Amino acid sequence: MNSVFNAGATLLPDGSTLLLCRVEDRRGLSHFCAARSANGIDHWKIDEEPTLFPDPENYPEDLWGIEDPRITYVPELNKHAIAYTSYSRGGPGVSLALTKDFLEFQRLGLVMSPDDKDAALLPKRINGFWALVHRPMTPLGAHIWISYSPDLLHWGNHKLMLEARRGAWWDANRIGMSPPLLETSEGWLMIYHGVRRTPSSSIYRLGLALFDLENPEKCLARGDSWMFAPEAEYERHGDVQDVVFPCGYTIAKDGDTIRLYYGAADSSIAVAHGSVRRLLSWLAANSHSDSGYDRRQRQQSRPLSVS
Ligand code: BMA
Repeated sequence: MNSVFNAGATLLPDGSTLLLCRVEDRRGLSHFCAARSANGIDHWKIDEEPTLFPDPENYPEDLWGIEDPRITYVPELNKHAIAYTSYSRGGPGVSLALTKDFLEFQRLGLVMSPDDKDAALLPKRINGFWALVHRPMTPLGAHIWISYSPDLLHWGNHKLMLEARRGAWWDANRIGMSPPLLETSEGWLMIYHGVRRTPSSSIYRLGLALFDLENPEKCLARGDSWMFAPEAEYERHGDVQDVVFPCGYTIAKDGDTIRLYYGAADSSIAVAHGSVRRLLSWLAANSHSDSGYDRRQRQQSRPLSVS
């Protein structure tokens, strides 16, 4: 194997943590392997065989591997939905699979054609429809969109959710949702990555935005600055330098303590601890930009109150 990084995460019914890790082999192609731990920190038990493998014979979009799984537990289905990148001949696209136990998987195939990635399902229907956040590349740029479906297979009503900023901003050029949206009393909290191109490379940092619970395409607040960035040696140097890339988190029983599992420099998996309440208050205190670029979203905003 070359490297293990960018893992989806979930809590299992027994309280243990499951990471669905992206494993890149020495051809450069990725598959997924599950690791389970009672405390989410150490003593990981790793599946002896790959847990989910690309299947290009039946799913040609998996030709060059599957990457960056994001797990959403869906109570209505009593299943986990995994959104992941299928690396097809035409570029990366978004595939979906369902599982109850991370042993057997029901593949739904490619749901967003290339070039599209950074996708996750919302845990419940919005106005009767399933909702998928994703990041298509369009002539407009690399922005975050949301689409709706009656059955998880047929997707439409595509709406722009959050745009990359321009110029010198940390999240100019490219953004994408990182882990799945997190439902809070204030709204859907999004941790997203912003990519700043520099003469020598790109820097992947994380910012926050909040969206209306009933109408998730409506942005209520967007942080001005990044709130998490590569600093440690293992985040700054690796296969791809200066990358922090979370695909999953777990929330403790207190409903507040978050563990964010993130790929570091495309070479390892790291974990950061935090508080959802503090993320929300950070966002409330750091979303006063008057840049005008995201005025479209701001005009629709209402003040954020954090209890
Ligand atoms: C993104 C994705 C991630 C990767 C990151 C940095 O576009 O492909 O899988 O971690 O780039 O290389």
